[in-house]
Amino acid sequence: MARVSAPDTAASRRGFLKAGLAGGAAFASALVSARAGAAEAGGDPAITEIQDWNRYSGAGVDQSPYGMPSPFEKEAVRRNVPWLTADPVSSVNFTPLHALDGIITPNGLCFERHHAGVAAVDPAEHRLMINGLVEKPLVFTMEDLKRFPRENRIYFLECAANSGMEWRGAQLNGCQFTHGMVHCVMYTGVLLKHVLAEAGLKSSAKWLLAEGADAAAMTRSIPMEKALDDCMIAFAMNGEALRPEQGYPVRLVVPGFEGNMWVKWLRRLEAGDEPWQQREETSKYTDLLANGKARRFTFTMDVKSVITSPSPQAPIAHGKGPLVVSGLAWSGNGVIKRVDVSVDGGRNWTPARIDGPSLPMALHRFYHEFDWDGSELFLQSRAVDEKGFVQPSKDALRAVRGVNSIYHNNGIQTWHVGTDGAVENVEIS
Ligand SMILES: Nc1nc2c(c(=O)[nH]1)N[C@H]1C(S)=C(S)[C@@H](COP(=O)(O)O)O[C@H]1N2
Ligand SMILES: [Mo]
Repeated sequence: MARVSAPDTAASRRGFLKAGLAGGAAFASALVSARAGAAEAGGDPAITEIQDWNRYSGAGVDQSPYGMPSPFEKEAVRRNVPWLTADPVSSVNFTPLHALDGIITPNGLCFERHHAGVAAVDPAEHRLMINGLVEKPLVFTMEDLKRFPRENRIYFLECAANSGMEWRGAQLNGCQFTHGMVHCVMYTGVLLKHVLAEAGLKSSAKWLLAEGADAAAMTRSIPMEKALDDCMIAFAMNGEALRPEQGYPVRLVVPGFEGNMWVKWLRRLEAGDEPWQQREETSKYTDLLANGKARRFTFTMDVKSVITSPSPQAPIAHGKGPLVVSGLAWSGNGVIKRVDVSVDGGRNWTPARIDGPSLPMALHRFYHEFDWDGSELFLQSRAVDEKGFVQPSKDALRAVRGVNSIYHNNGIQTWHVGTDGAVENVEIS
């Protein structure tokens, strides 16, 4: 191979990168030639020694009828923060964003938020009732629901409490914990409006109450306008049945709106003429302002982003040279138009490269590649959505909302990168 004999000096690598070749290809070639250089110098045992996997046959088919990730990926798991909640039954764990790429969250890694644990629902015994201000109250079985026309849609779900622990200052050391109450999967299901049409909404029906079949009987009021727009009744995620943790056999999908409204184990929809003022929309999921008043019904999840690597759980291990900065951006208002990255704490910004599908109310993946000189960095990302909303600094957010809030913290995150590549959650004012 021609590459083996390619010269390998920092200067030539930099020259190569500057030559204006496609970014990704240039990086890959630079790294391959770096490794080839090492092998020529000393003899890399990863090349010269025959490994067991190269010598012996591996496991046969069916060893794992439901496939699992490589054991070398055992760090890519959901994690909780035990001191956050009193009991795991009403608690939350977090998506390992630092260990993932692309825009789709693997089903087994979607964060979980339950108020009374995971309901173990038998689909054959599950019913969905529609009552209230309808012409004809109805009850559907799962089979009934699967006879409506189906749609496939990719959406993020973010808990309104995501980043809630960071309101008063940097607290949790890892994007898994600061930003991991978000996931993004492809849902298969039916549009809610078709199911509601079957029951026939009365003209006075302006709100919809969604109720879960879990022991918490999670209940939220949803504006009818939203219900008739893009809400779905979903029974599959990423091509397979919903996971029990995500509401098997059926959940409500409320695109762009706070996760709490996405009722899992959906058992009842009631049409009404005003909101019900349930616990989860009065004492919880409201935003206490500095003047003691609370904002209610702040449904939309605002434009937000975070750098997932490097980050505290994904430090720079390779020293200076080509560095891939990667992150996620999303907005409940639609698609992400732009993401800017700063390496100096927000003094200078460079547009990042969004790669992969750019879908409304879905996660977007961005990259920013550069040659790290080994000096300390203050990494930030700032997203802009299609409505023109710009992700605010945390100070700007506090100036408007005070520090009593828990929910809807979409402020810009800062990671400090030390000269050794270690990364820490910090704030700069
Ligand atoms: N029935 C029911 N639905 C529920 C909840 C619940 O406890 N019970 N939690 C809500 C909250 S607060 C969030 S953030 C999302 C979390 O969805 P996930 O567990 O799929 O991540 O589900 C919502 N739907
Ligand atoms: Mo939530």
